[in-house]
Amino acid sequence: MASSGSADLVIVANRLPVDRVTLPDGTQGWRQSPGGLVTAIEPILRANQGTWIGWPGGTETEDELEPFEDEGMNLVPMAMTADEVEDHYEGFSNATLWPLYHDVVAKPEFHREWWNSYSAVNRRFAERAAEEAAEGATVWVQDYQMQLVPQMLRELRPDLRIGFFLHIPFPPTELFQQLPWRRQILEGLLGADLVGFQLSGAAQNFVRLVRQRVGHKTHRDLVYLPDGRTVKAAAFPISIDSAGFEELARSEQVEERAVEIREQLGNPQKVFLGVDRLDYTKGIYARLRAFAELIEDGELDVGEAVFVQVATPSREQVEQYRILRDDIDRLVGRINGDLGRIGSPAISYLHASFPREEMAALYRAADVMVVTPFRDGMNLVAKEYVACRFDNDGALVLSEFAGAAEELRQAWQINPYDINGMKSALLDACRAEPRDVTRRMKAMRKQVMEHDVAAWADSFLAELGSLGKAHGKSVRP
Ligand code: GDG
Repeated sequence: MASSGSADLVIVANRLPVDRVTLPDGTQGWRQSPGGLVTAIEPILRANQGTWIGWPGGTETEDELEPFEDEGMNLVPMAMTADEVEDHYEGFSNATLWPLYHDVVAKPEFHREWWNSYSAVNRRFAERAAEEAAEGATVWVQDYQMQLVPQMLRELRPDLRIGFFLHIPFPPTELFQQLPWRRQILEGLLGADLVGFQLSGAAQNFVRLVRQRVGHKTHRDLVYLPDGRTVKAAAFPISIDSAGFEELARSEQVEERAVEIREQLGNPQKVFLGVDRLDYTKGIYARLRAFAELIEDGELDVGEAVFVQVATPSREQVEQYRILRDDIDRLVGRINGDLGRIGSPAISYLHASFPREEMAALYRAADVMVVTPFRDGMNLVAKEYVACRFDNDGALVLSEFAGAAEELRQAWQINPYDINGMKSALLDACRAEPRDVTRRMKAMRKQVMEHDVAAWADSFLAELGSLGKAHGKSVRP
């Protein structure tokens, strides 16, 4: 067994919860990255003297990166070489696993050197976790970039409780089988005591694959390993800091900005909104086409209806993302060129990222929120919109292929491959009786406010703490 460190709780994720920033005086500093995961895990990490291991972005070397403390959290930055960024991160994680796990919406690429790099990076993260974790500690590994860590870590430190959570979908057998390294990935995940997914369907896909491909005995959500260990696979649908979003939405500053946004758009009757990372899984192209056709058909009028699309820059080094960006640029240009009038474009397109306050103001300003992914693990944007609509107004159009669709049943649900279906849902949502809108939003708000991200983290860690084994300390929620 490797010698143990002092942390009772260790988070292993591809990224650290802070971003490198250049301060006004020219020196380098850190800023907490916005996001639900950080908000959820941060208080638990503090209460347990926890450590977060992750890549800070960039290509600093090991010598240039020192562990540091950030308000009670220990942060351990991991270096990645330029080759590793290209092969592990942009390559295997985002051009092999990402499209494969999202229903092969784009064609996954399989390259042996990418796999080697993925494996090497996972090993380094596992070794570091083994150094940081105290005797019997809990290690919670996050997401698809780190799927080999559980097994690698267990070999080094059999005393640990290891949890894994996958933020993206886990594909059905028929698709997963394409992966040349399918068995290694399954075995990597089986190093955990608890493997968490967004939906129970994904957990079932995993158990079925383990039975078929690795040949272990399974019963319902349990896998029985030959060495006597049991692994549980279960669903833990992630959420947001619901109260935090509502509070932000209620602030005077956000309320004023929401009014201003509508004014700047020319006070249209209906504001449609899309907010996504610029990613081909999100269905941005199809949704904008559907909206444009409604104008062409005479169902909506330019000036009276406007579509605001925020597309946050993402993975710009990966070819598929560059192609997507060009496609969307061209589509928006054509739609506005064909249908827009002076001062009234049909689509207001923003390829940029904004502070949380501006996002909340956009959610407040939008009459119809349009979320149309072809496949999405959960989709937090849908939940954020709901959390911000404290007046119980606002209509949500939501793809049935987003994990969030299982909880947000009262949304106008659509199949994003069905353009006509999407068009009628957009119209129905925008013409719905206020009473109907309120009834739906009330029900969705109950769900989102009662199931926030803190409850998600607590339930995962409670389940992990309750599993089998006498050894291992539990983590205080
Ligand atoms: C993955 C899974 C799963 C976006 N632009 C800005 C900004 N955002 C924030 C949103 C939201 C988050 O980013 C995006 O989360 P999503 O869930 O919508 O999508 P992914 O990034 O694909 O996340 C997904 C999630 O992991 C969690 O498990 O739900 O299925 O794919 O919070 O608000 N935030 C700010 N400025 C922006 O410009 N501040």
